[in-house]
Amino acid sequence: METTLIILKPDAVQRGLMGKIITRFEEKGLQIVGAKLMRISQDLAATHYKDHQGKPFYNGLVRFMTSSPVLVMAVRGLGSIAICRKMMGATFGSKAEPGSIRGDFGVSNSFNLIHGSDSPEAAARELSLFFAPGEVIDWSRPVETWVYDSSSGKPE
Ligand code: IDP
Ligand code: MG
Repeated sequence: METTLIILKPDAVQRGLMGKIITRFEEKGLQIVGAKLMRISQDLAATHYKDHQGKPFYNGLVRFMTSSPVLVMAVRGLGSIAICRKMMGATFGSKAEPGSIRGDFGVSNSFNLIHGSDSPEAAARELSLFFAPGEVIDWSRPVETWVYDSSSGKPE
């Protein structure tokens, strides 16, 4: 099982879209194993987005991400990193495919509602930035036996 970091950005929280977006992940069959509303500090935003430092949109991005609370989530499932990225859609709201979160709920290129880790390495790094030990909770779901086909011995 893979766990990925999802952030519902300030625009998603302010626009009252948290519930709709969480529902998409739940209905997909993914499991929420961590969640908290928080205000991202300047330092945390800079660390999280360190790869974007120096880019033209960087200052605006940090200002946006620290401007209002976000909802951070740890989302678990087989292949959850790639699945969540696909559900999010392309980076720019103006280009994101209908059916995706960004494609359905936004038009802006910078206020694009959601962040999701883009690789296993990024997920491990980002989860440890946003969740302290013990804040990601391993819990079992009886429905797991209907979300995955485990007849071969391992979930598929
Ligand atoms: P991603 O969120 O789809 O992984 P990245 O390229 O990693 O996209 O960019 C991080 C975030 O920076 C984006 O989600 C978006 O909020 C913002 N961003 C990226 N490129 C631009 C741009 O060209 N203009 C304005 N904001 C941008
Ligand atoms: Mg990215």
